[in-house]
Amino acid sequence: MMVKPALHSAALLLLLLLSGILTEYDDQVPLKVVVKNQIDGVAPLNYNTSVVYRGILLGALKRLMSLNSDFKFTYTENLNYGPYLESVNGLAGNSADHTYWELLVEYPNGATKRPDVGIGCYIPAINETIILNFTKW
Ligand code: B12
Repeated sequence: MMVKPALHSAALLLLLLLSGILTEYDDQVPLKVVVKNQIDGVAPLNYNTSVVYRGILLGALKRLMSLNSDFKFTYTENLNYGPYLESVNGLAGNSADHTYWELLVEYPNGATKRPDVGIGCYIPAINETIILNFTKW
């Protein structure tokens, strides 16, 4: 007689757990992308995009490019480190000029960091601002 309610509770618990897990996998992580180029004195450009939970920045940039015709980028494949961000909106880094697209991240509290991995490895967290900063080394 006491078995039925126990079974119901177990089924309910399982359902709750499953819905939690599925929501986690369904969720998109929203982020902002800012394209900065202080070398040429160009005003920053702002974009919104998202990536699947625990997805990589490269995915977020590809999604942005496919949905927004005002944003484009190219990358090259490095044998050791994977994708290297080569150009943004038609402007490419150049070894002769020592220019490159630096990857920066700004957190919701305003703090900024320079990730120690590239666009193929960086996993954005919710509401981060990704800054693609054209600069010199
Ligand atoms: C010099 C250097 C740079 C220079 C390269 C300039 C040049 N053309 O010479 C500049 C300043 C451009 C650079 C940029 C970045 N770098 Co760097 N860089 C180095 C460093 C110190 C030496 C590389 C080198 O000259 N090797 C010797 C040559 C003979 O070998 P090579 O294979 O031809 O080297 C090339 C690659 O290393 C490539 N490269 C350099 N950095 C990166 C980063 C990524 C993600 C990729 C795919 C390729 C790449 O550029 C070199 C020249 O073509 C290494 C650390 C180290 N001591 O190895 C870090 C290193 C490779 N860089 C690193 C990182 C994270 C970056 C940035 C993502 C930093 C950022 N937040 O912006 C950016 C790349 C952004 C982008 N556009 O995709 C990491 C990569 C780790 C990883 N697993 O992703 C390393 C290992 C340093 C670290 N943090 O530990 N970098």
